[in-house]
Amino acid sequence: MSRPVPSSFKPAEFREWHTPSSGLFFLAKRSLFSGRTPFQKVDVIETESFGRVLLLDGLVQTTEKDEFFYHEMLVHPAMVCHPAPEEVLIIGGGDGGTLKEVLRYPIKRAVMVEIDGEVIQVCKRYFPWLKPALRDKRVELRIADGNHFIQESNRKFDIVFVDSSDPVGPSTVLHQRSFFLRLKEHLKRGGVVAAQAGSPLYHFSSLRKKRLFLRKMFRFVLFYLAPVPTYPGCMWSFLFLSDRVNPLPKKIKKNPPVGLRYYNQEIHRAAFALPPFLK
Ligand code: AG3
Repeated sequence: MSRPVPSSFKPAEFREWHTPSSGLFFLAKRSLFSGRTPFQKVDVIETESFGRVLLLDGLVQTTEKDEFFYHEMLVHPAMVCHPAPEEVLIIGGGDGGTLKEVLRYPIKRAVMVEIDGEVIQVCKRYFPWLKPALRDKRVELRIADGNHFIQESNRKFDIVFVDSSDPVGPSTVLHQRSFFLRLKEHLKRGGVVAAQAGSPLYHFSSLRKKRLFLRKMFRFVLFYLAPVPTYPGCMWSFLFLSDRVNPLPKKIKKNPPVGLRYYNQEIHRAAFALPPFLK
């Protein structure tokens, strides 16, 4: 893996193409890290507008400025609705944003299965939340393919978070029927899966396919939405899956932890409202 880029690096423009004719760009003040792992290209750039930005294969994964929209919305709906989550599994999520949100609760154990150990090393260095999260005694880090982990392990969890990348490219398996079938076997009674599900605008057919096969697997299959300013289309989708836990009860009994910046009970309800093009 290559070294951090020297400070003589000149400001550069980083673009993520969302379609062949549109996308997102950042003017980077400097490049903090650029390297290639056995799995992907990893870049961390420093920007004026979004702070530090992590790119994997040129796709924005997280930024200091807007990470909380995504990570709070992936984690808190499931954590708040499950009556007593103790054991949590995170598939992917090497940047640690999901882990940091999970650790706000008095859980017993959080197992994070990330395929790329080098992403962990890089993020530990450049994103302030990961190092303290990994020092937490409740955390068990596994460097492994999430899909293999669920094939080989027989552990069960109260909540599983799937913090994958887009439903195209290397993460494709984490969006398929066989993956969710196996994942279900790792749920304790009353367990919940919360998974990122891609851009409603750009990954529409993937969302539709998922809904069809998931409806045969779980009693509750609900998409919910949140804005993520630096992701394609800005609007992002998530899935809440469970046989027993209804994400829209009459009264949400548990309060979220204090100090959140995006999630609260009103946002929770609003997030499950879907526009006609998704219904
Ligand atoms: N996982 C979802 C990122 C998808 C972004 N896609 C894109 N930029 N084309 C994010 C991992 C954060 N923990």
